[in-house]
Amino acid sequence: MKRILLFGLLGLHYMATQAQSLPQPKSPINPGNPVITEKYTADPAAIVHDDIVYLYVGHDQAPIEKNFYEMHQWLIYSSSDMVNWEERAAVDVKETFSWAAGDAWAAEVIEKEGKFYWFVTVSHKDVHGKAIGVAVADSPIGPWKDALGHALITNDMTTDTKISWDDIDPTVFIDDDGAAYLFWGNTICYYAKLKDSMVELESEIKQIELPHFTEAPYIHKKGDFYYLSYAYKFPEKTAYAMSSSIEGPWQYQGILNEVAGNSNTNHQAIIEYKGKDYFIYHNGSIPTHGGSFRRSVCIDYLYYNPNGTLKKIIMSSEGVEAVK
Ligand code: FUB
Repeated sequence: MKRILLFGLLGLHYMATQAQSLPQPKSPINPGNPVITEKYTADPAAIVHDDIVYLYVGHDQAPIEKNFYEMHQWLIYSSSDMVNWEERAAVDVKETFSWAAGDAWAAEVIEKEGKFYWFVTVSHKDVHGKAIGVAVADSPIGPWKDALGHALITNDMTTDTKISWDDIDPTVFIDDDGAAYLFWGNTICYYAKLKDSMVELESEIKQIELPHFTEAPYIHKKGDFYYLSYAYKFPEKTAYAMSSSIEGPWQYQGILNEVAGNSNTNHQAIIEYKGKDYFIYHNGSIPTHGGSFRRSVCIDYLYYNPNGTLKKIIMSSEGVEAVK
């Protein structure tokens, strides 16, 4: 009898210790991916300023019967944990850029000496095709003012391709020596050095050869390496190249992310925040009406291999953990 009691107690103790070592369930306040569900959001760009992440997205506003982009504004969100995002501003394309015909396509923000420069894709009123403009602000959420009163890049400045939408998707990068560069393009990947003012080109427009380059170039640096990630083929995957100089040569490294669910575009931003690396992208995963023209921003982890190459992204519906 004593033996049965002893085994029973040991069994209960074993079950209790096993239960204690089970992982705890995720916090119900972690909403997972997509990170914003009350609006359709696309083409993420992100910066970290004063320990807060600012997320800049295009607002996909296409009605359900429309099978193309309808984007009249950009939205700005902020977060201090990568999970809970608060909408901080909505910026109308035509109100901000008087020379623009509309189309708040992909954009990117960078900070220099206390000013924030927002490079945007829009359609030009007078020069046929897409164009790149720059807005400037004293804070990461605005108010934004057209820095030039005209476009920085127009379609007639790049004539090696006949398409009118090759001047899209600007990404901007400031190197360790303070020199700033603008990369952009569709079909051809362009880049140019910017002047100190950030709103004028210093160099001629050059081109980079990348396998199956579609659009959405994005530059970031980690350690000694520069990374140029971009949308590859169509429907788009994300591929990347590496270099030890911002001027190249760029060495193609392969696919970083597969086609994102239910969206034929796949536009990325990469940031480091509080010791972790994040891959921010969009998919079309909001049920019922989500898709290629009603997209949603998602966030998953990015991991580096010891030699600096990137591990393939594991897209998830759980998303990332809230940063403590
Ligand atoms: O959102 C409009 C366009 O779709 C962007 O400029 C491209 O990067 C693609 O995501």
